Amino acid sequence: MFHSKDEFKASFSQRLEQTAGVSFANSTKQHQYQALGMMVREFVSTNWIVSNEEIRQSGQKEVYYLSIEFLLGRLLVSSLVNLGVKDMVESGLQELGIDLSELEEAEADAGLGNGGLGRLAACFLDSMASLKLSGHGHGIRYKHGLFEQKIIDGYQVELPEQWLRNGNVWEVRKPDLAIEVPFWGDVQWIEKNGKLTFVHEHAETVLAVPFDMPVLGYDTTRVNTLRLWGAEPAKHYPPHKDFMQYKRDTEQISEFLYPNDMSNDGKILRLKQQYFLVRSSLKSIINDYKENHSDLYDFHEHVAIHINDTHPAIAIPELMRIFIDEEGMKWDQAWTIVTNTISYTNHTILSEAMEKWSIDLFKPLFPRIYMIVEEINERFCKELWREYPGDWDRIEQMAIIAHGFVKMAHLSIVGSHSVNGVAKLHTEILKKREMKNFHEFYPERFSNKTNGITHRRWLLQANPELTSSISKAIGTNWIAEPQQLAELEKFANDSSFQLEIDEMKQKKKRELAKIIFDRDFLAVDEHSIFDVQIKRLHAYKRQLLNVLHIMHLYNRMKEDSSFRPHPRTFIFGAKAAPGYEYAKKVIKLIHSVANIVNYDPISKDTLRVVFLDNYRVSLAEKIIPATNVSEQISTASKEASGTGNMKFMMNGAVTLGTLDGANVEIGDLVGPENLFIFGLKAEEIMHFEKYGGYHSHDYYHNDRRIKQVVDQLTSGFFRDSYYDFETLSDSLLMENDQYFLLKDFSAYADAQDQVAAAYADRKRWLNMSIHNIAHSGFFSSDRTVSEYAKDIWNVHPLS
Ligand code: 26V
Repeated sequence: MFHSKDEFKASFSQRLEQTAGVSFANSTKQHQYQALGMMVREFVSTNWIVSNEEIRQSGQKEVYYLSIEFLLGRLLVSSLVNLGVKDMVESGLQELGIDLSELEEAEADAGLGNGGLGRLAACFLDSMASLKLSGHGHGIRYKHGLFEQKIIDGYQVELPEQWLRNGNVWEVRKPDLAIEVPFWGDVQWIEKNGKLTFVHEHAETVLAVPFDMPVLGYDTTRVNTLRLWGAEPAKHYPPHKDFMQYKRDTEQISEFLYPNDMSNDGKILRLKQQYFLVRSSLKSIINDYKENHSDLYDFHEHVAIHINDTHPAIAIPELMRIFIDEEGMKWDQAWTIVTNTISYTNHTILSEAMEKWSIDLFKPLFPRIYMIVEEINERFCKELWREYPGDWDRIEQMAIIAHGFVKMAHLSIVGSHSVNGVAKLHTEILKKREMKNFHEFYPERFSNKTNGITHRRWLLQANPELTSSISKAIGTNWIAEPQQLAELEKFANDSSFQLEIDEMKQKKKRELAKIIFDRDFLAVDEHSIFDVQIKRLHAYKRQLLNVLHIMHLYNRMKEDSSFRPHPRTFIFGAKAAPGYEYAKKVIKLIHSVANIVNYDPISKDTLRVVFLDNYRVSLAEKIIPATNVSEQISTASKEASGTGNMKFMMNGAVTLGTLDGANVEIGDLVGPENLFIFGLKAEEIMHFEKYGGYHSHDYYHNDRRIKQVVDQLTSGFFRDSYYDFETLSDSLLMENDQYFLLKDFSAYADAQDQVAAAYADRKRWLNMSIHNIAHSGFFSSDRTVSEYAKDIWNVHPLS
């Protein structure tokens, strides 16, 4: 049905009438989207079956990527791109009077993630399939993804997200493969033939039902699987519980994605979600494995299981439980297989996000798993004792269970053969500080794998104009091997290529300006600098620094009528965790500043502040290609990697950032003349954190610009929000500015002036922009995944 345009048009019309039950003329965009989606899925299903068969027969090693989040976004157009039929479908639809981009809009984002960690998982799925690796995802089919954000009077309001409202064309429910997951209850041990056997009794059981989604690769018939588990009541309701209550408790497990990505709030439902994911995924992996193998003794030779952060770390004791209790293995043998199977990625060093669970929660919820964790801990501590006899402090610091808590990062390091950070700087900080003791004990386990993004979604799909300019200049080989984008280097000063890049950017800016106008009735100057900060709202990401600087620019304009900066549109997009007061106040502040700056005759033609609500993957796809300046201004050492920074660079934006996360590597690749770096270095920050010596009051008192903007937060300058910003002012002064905004303010303002000067020089700016595109190939997630495949998983592409 996708072999020729005519064939496509005929099948589409027929399918539309069959599925929607309405005539072509009466069909809605939603009907048309559903019909096209089903055609794609059907088209893919043959390859899906063949791929699964091939893997089975080849006996090749398989990777399972366990993640509590998969932030997929929309799938229709990326599927068409990967199948290589997008242009044909687009033109076929056009002939039928249908605009593909309107069908695209009819699809809801699969927003099953908070931010970087979940989006990385989605990019990895795309790369694994495109590299022809047999790599599958396991996650949770949340009924509601990350909340929908509305802004009312400048305040964030959260609404339940409803991605499944119109069904999900991409999934196949497989009730025959459902798995029972037990919680609570108690463990009995019985002796059988001189061996202890453990039985989990009186548990409350939940049914995990798999929903499979095909994962397509680019230019390959390989189709992998993303298996998302949904919670349903089991066949046998617990006899002593009210059945309505049981049904509610059960379904709640896969009802909502937790929206709190950096605080470990210790909620029992979250822990249930983790075991629900792990128990069902491992059982299904082992069931599949057993279809082709007679025993489990070389399981790790055929299966690699990766845990995306510590959220699925219970996979370690769970796999031990399966091997020992169900398969009758001895501890040591099981441990060798488990540790050789599992590998772990750390995604943050913020202590608030480090997972630890109170024993009081953990133990009753999975009594057998807790016994195993205790045993792992005991054996590990004995090992430590042998290495460091008498060093109680060290052993206490490294223990898996200590002071009433189970520490998930420690469990993950001890129970796996590989631990990696997500950017060079991040990995160094892990090795030298956060995980120093572990690095000393297991030096060979640690490695760096700098993050990446799929250039297929973030360039081919989001920016077809740039894609075609690149291909016109250097051919199309870069699509399969993105590092060949380096060929563009030689066009950096080529005036006709510069013109193409300029026109591309202008077109994308015009499109974004239209989106802004349609949403907010706000006209923005298409020729202004589009200066963008889009990411989750967190104190450490320092959106507040950006806002304080905008206030400062405005103050300067008010005070000095000769100061006319280059027109700029400051664009923000960010969701704040619902209970995170500081973050919510920053959102409110952005709106309050916009209300002044966008309407004051002094500034309104020069400065514009825009907050695009409900920021998500599909909106990022429209904002990033239209961006000139990419704001990556986290406090150095706090942003593990960042991946938005890579997407911007690939689309020709220039980074304004600190030496943090992958910004460091962006700088190494493009050279200092092609980005703007400012502010304290990671070592300086860590030095202040350890030894003190920073007093934000000094900066407040000694820098008039700073005093002015900080005072404005509480002086009644924002007439509608007299008391709103005390929290922000207090964080800067009373709490001594934990994220060093005031210390970095001056350097940031200087860097912003340099950005404006560089932008005013068109040739220079376009040259910078092209250099950024040319060096972005390194950040393709194909490179990242190839490194995981070779160094961690030991898997090779299927031929
Ligand atoms: C933590 C928690 C805590 C409990 C509630 C739910 C929840 C969800 C996620 C997380 C971990 C968030 C960690 C994270 O997203 N890290 C980001 O990972 C990106 C990919 O490696 C990286 O680029 C970002 O710098 C890093 O912040």
